[in-house]
Amino acid sequence: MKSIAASLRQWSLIVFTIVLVIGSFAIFTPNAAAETYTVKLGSDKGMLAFEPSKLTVKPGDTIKWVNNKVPPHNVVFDPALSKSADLAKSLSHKQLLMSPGQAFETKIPENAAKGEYTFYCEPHRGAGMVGKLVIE
Ligand SMILES: [Cu+2]
Repeated sequence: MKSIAASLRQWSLIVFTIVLVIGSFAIFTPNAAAETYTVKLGSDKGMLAFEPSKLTVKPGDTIKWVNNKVPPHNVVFDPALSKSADLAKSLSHKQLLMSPGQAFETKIPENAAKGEYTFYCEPHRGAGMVGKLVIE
């Protein structure tokens, strides 16, 4: 009788653990869906470009902008060439990044207007340092 009680207790512990693991998946799945994308400012080969220059994200995602080659760079969203002028302004980072490796993050708000957004680097827009962000 003692061993039956012991194995019963063991089984209930296993079942409890399984329920706990499945339960934690259910809680953490929405967070796990949010992704972080990295965009380099200046290509590895020293071109005046964003790498990648086209990016598709979802609300809740984060973009990590990393200063790479041929600085200074910044990231400015063009209100006239973006789905939401307000969001374009709030996503912009006008402060110049001077040294390689500097980085900042931009979180796409949950209520972001879906559509296309155009961004550019102020010092190098004329050289073609322009990118496109699609929020879907
Ligand atoms: Cu630049």
